[in-house]
Amino acid sequence: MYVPDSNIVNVAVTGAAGQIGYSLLWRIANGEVFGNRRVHLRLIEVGEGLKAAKGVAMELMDSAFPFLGSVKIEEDLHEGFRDVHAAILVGSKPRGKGEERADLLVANGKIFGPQGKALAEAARPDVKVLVVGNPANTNAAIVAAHAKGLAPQQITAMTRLDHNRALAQVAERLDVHVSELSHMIVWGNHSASQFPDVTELRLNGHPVGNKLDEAWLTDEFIPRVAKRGAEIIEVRGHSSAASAASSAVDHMRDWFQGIDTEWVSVALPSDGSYGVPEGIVCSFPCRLVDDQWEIVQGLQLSDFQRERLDATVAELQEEFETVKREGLV
Ligand code: NAX
Repeated sequence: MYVPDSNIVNVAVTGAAGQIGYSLLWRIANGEVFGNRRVHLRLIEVGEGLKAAKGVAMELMDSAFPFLGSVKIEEDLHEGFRDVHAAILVGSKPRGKGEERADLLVANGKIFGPQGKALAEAARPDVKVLVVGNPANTNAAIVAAHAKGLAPQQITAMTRLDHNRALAQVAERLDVHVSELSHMIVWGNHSASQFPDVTELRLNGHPVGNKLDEAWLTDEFIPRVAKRGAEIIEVRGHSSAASAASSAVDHMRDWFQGIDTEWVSVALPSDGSYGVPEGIVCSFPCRLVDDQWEIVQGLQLSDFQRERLDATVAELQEEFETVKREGLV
């Protein structure tokens, strides 16, 4: 568990004037993420977002939160990341008309490389980083490659939303409360290739075993979780910003305050575990050891699990090769 050395916490959020920021910042400012310490917020924005961020800062002030210390708007990365304990990198470039996925990877590489460098130079040496902006895994790999001196496991990407979506789908199917379920795993990329895996799933601590039929798992559950973002856009008319913000809160709160379950899904630079090549940022089951994420070891994978994991890892490798060719990692 993280033991704070003071009762203040400096937190940078990029893309703070966007949809996710509008939900996330209120959950940070109300004290729930950092254990009721006084929060000093840096809202990092660009272009038109800078003006909108001023409005966000005004509203945060108007909320009169007891745990909110200050709110500063920054364009300069070094100022924004100076002495931060936590950085949540939400701002990214959305895919434009006619742009390929490779164009998006490269455009975002140009954002996340300098952010990694500035974090290493200006943030606290023990800074905890969460990348939310898509393509989140490969953006995080770029941050990690540029954040010289920070340990790889300090740089994470968010698959907690996928993890939560998977729990919610199973809870509905079994007609149980989501809090009764644990040991869900999301492997791989935060994309349609991800592998939400119920093999180790427990209900009130007991294996769920054959309570879930295979046809439902392969034909409905896996594709539904993997494509839930698109389903939300279709129904709501906008992307899933509030649930994304809520999952970022879960990820950071657990990292700073500890988890009450054995593991959760976290994407972080691979150390070669489960045959996933080193360096690519892949989602694994992770536990907290001395306030650092550690990949859970020793799970035996069936042929089906291996095949699904290999497929999502192949996509991550392809993304990594694309940004490598462009000299971004
Ligand atoms: P918005 O378009 O509402 O907001 C993005 C904000 O980022 C804008 O205010 C923009 O000015 C700012 N920005 C752009 N470039 C920046 C830079 N270089 N530095 C600082 N700020 C910058 O998007 P929103 O709905 O908030 O989503 C943000 C990102 O989260 C997107 O990439 C989205 O795809 C991604 N998501 C990731 C999820 C995950 O589970 N990892 C789920 C939700 C979400 O789709």
